[in-house]
Amino acid sequence: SETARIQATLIGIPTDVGASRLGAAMGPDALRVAQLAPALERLGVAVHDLGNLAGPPNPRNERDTEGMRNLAECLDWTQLAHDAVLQVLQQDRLPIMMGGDHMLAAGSISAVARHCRATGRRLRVLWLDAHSDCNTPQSSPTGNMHGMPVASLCGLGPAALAALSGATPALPASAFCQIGLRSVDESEKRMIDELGLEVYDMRAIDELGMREVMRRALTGLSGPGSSDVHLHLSFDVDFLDPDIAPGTGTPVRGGPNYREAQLCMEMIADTGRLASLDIVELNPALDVRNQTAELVVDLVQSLFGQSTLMRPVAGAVQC
Ligand code: B3U
Ligand code: MN
Ligand code: MN
Repeated sequence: SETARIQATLIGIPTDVGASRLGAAMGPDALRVAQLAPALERLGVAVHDLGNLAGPPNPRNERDTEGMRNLAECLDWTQLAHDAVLQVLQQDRLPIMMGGDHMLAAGSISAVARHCRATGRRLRVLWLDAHSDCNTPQSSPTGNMHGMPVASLCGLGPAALAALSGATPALPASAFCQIGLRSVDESEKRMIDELGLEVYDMRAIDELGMREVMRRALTGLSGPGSSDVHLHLSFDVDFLDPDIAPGTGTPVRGGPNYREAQLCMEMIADTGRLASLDIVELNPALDVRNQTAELVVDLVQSLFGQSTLMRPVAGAVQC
């Protein structure tokens, strides 16, 4: 076809300072072992792997007085992620963040928000996760920063983190759409309500089906008038059912199965708007023979347009 080749840059962000379990720091290498770059190349994507960012090690601190564990290290990692992602976006390349725990999204999405502001694009963030990640330091039951990036991006939490994009909030809560939730703290339920977050939990997927959930989530992202939309996907591996994706630190049963996850990715691909991607919470220390990383690579291929047939199947949804 005549469409320009997508230029993607892989950024390894080997951190687990935002989580209580160690191991997500090995995520980037597990994705390399599972052949993420060659899989994308086979789809016509030009891939450059810039290696791993070098941030502070995990000090394994207890929760401190401000209600956050490893705050200083989290700030360092998010700043590093922000700077690297911004640079890649400014080169008109599509950054793929290989995490690392989900706290890094406070950095990557801050950079995306900054870039969208500078270039006049509209930002939409799809957040695939078992969790809502909208705790504040005050509300968090654990002090783990990977449970806080959404609140932080919405302007809540430590000022240094919330201001990373150059504006507070980095983006309006209405830019988010969360899919797959099934483990939400009481404090987060109130926060979802207060912020007015658009959420499709597992009940919505059960009742409506993945197809209708994705049709709603992707409304306005294809067709005329949508070419100025920057779609960021923040893909927490614990979105997936642990039966198919055991390699993650906080698995929750009852997630999307293989077919549902594939359809989700395919429908995102069909919009043609994907412009940045976080892959987070992959924990090879908990995986079995790297199967979760291999599954993620399989799903990412669908996200970048892999399909069984040359043309979309008759009856495919137009969002
Ligand atoms: N909501 C809990 C649990 C959690 C959130 N994200 C993950 N776990 N991965 C918390 O710690 O904030
Ligand atoms: Mn998460
Ligand atoms: Mn999660």
